[in-house]
Amino acid sequence: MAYATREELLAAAQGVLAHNWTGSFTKPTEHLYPHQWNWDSGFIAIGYGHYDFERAVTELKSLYRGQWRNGMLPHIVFREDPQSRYFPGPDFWETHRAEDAPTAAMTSGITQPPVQGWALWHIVRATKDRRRAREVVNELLPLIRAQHEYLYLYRDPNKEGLVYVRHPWESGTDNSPAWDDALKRFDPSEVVLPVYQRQDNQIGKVNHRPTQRDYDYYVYLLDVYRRYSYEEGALESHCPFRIQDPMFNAILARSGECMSELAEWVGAPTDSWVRQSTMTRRALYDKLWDPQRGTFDAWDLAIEQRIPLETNSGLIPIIAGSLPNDEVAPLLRRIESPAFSGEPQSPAFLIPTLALNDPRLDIEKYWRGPVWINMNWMLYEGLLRYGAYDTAARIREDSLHLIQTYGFQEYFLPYQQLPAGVAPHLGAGKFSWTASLCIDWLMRSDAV
Ligand code: 9WN
Repeated sequence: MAYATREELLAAAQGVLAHNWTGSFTKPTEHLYPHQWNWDSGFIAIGYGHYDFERAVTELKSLYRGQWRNGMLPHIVFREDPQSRYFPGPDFWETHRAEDAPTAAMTSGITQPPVQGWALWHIVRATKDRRRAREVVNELLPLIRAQHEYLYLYRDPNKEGLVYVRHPWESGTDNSPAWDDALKRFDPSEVVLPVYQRQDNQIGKVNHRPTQRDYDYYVYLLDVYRRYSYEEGALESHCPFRIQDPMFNAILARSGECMSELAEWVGAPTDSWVRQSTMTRRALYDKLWDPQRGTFDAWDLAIEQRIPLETNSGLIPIIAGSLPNDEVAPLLRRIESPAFSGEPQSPAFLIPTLALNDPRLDIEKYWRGPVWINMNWMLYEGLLRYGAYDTAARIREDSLHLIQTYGFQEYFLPYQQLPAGVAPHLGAGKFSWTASLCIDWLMRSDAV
């Protein structure tokens, strides 16, 4: 056990956030990710919300410094750091080519799952200072509105309430098997790839990180954006990766729903929030739900085909209430099934990123098998929403047990018995969202 008691665990979690705090935002982790990341910051703010409201607010506000004029909230806001070895850095993104990029901040040119409205709702709920909370909502509301407007305006070409991601990095689950088929359609020998030098596999372990071919594809897409100067109309026609991801859309709907409550609380208009989040919640069910398999799928807009998902992203739409109460049973059964809970002789911690019986499973590799704390936390919230308290409690207990035993890792092995020859520490250590969501589980008043 890395930490003997839950009290020690809580103190250590706050210590991780303090360690990664830069003065205006929190790095996801020290060496591997030395800048500010979009959805990381949302999750991080939720932890701070329990003991330092102002720091949570600074975390969010500092992210919006990087917001583009068209509303897009970039996936990375870079900070000046001569020590940083992160690839791709600002010089590679060349966002100065984009008309809408901010001049006061250096950013990437893509976005990430829009958790901020949901995060704001959590931090507002956790503070006693209602006057200050109101002030903060009034300040952030227009920025979050612009972020959602951007997504509905530019990423929902069919106006069906489902927005698409245009890069695996936008999904947050970068090398998920869900994107494999799209990647297979890409032939590196047919394009001229810019010269580039990866850093991630020198800082992190090679077998934990995406493959070289994955990176070639990531860089290829980035080069497409640069060539079209990030112009939305051009990318709509020329970006080959356009996928409606159920998790991204569920987060959008949940954030929209949270913002409608906060808008009502401060006396601001609620119509757009309600209309958009309702549309997305329903579209998830109408287009992406598969009742037979008990999961939501993704949809590949580039070839107009369903991508059957065997990942835990397909379970996340319960956070947005996308299933009628009497139709949630197949999804709960899927979580309890050997695919996600393991076999009696090889039980799993909830919840592996990929079904354990999927041939593409790789228990050490990034988004292809390990347990991630942010996925567990989202699922926990969804399970509470449906009153599935036993499964929710299992997820919380498994997560806290993993962190207490192995520390604040970026991700964890899914099997309860450690397979021979596999080291238990996966990804980076002292990882911020692992710490902040651990804090939420330890401090929230409605924990089960
Ligand atoms: C690319 C920061 C980010 C997370 C992502 C995770 C990983 C970056 C990378 O780290 O992605 O955005 O370089 O691998 O996949 O979800 O936001 O923690």
